[in-house]
Amino acid sequence: MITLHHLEYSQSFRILWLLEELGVEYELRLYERDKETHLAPPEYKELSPLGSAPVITDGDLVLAESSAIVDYILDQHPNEQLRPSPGNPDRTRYLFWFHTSQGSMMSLMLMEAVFQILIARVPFWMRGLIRGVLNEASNRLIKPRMQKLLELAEEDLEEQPWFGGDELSAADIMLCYPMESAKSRGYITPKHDNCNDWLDRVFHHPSYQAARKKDGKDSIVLKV
Ligand SMILES: N[C@@H](CCC(=O)N[C@@H](CS)C(=O)NCC(=O)O)C(=O)O
Repeated sequence: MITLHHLEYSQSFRILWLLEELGVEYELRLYERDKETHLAPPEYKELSPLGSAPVITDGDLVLAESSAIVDYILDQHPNEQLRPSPGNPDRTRYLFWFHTSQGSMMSLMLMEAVFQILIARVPFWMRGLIRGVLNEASNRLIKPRMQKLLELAEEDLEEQPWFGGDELSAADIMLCYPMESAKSRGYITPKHDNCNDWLDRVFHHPSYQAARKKDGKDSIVLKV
């Protein structure tokens, strides 16, 4: 049986959602972040060589990296709706958005989070200068790319309601974390009708709600 090691306010929420959506048996172990550093606690760091969340264990197997974990679980529990296979008309759309989650959107949101942490932590007398430099970097490197990704999301969600096609797929499950980060950081604005509608449908999805109940937190994303 798979054990999910779930770190609060982290990308491992997506694995919790996937397991709830599949309705399979699993063990859940909950970990809290260090109050000062917001990093994973030492016992989490010892689980895998990367020390990052998510991690699953399955017998002797220890596996990190969200996308690898999602594919591992779907290999164990094949599901055509959650992962359209080659030949399925939704396959390419699914692949694009599944990989865009970690390959583009999550890395941009991580950069944004690091900039904001740096601004908050530098000595007060340097803050104005650092804020100016990092805001400029954000305006040049993060905002234009996020805007393009969100424009594309708006177009694709106009054609079909979910990122992988007409039904919820693992692409939506992967995207819930960067999309909620994008919303909380003001990248998704009221003009992004389709993204807001998608976020609303994600929030009300029964398996998402079941995962939120097990997670027990007020938000899935870390707010710093
Ligand atoms: N690409 C990795 C990213 C993992 C990652 O950065 N996880 C964060 C949580 S969102 C983490 O473990 N933070 C706590 C720490 O680094 O101690 C994945 O998708 O698994």
